[in-house]
Amino acid sequence: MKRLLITGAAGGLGKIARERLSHMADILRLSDIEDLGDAAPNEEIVYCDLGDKAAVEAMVKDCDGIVHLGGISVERPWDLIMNANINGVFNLYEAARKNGNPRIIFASSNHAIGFHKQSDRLDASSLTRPDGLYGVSKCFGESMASMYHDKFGVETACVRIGSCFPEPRNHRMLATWLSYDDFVRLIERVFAISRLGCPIIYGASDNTISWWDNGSVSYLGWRPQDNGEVFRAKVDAAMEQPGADAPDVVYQGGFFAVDGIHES
Ligand code: NAI
Ligand code: 15L
Repeated sequence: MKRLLITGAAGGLGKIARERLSHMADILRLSDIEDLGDAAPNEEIVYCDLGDKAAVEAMVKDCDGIVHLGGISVERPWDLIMNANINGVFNLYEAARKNGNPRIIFASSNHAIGFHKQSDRLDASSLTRPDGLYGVSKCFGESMASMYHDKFGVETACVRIGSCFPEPRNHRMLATWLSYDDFVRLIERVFAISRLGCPIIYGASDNTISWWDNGSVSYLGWRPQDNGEVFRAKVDAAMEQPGADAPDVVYQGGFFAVDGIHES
């Protein structure tokens, strides 16, 4: 690839992508509204609010691939979510359509299906059950990806990321954890494969506890290699196991399912 765009490059996953994906393109174009520091010789920095249509079009111009990590990443008031995750996603897809259909990774979230019980087993055909406004915005993003694929041929990997952090932070994350290495390996596969389509992918490592079946995307050749279970003793030592009716034990989205609407 000549130019790979990473949105949300100042965020937790954006920093990892910036560090670990430079081998994938001649130039990494990094974008955010927060400080991105100095550009390395193979980097371009473009500050852009995702809600600004003209700015998004300029950001996407000349990019061959997009890792779309930018946006509101937890439950927040609607105006913030609407700007970044609703208008921002529309702006991104319009810019992609007008700029040669670059392949996109859309960072969706487990909160698109967070109201499913942990006793449910989900695959790519399972119904969405968002657990808040943030989750609804991720369902919207997946729908945009689907429509732009069917209508215009834009290919997107919609990755319902579980919990992508250095380590699981609690008992629920023993099931939802996605290691940074498995995250990077997934991005590499999405851009390596000749035909992607518009799949739903559950972004979790090879955890012993698993609620999600990625059988429909075996063609990607993505084989997660890490397992959150190795952190169980550490999590057990750090906190008590939640009770049987705690949201973190009942719902796939955990606490998000019982959080209220955040008013501005
Ligand atoms: P983060 O909150 O650390 O990073 C998001 C970045 O987007 C921030 O740097 C922020 O400045 C930027 N941003 C926010 N509003 C913006 C706007 N209006 N215009 C331009 N940029 C804006 O989130 P993180 O953890 O790095 O997640 C990256 C993506 O992955 C997000 O879309 C999030 O929803 C998704 N995700 C992450 C998970 C995780 O475990 N880290 C789990 C599920 C989904
Ligand atoms: C997400 O979607 C968030 O972006 C992340 O910060 C975590 O809360 C994660 O889900 C999770 O469910 O653990």
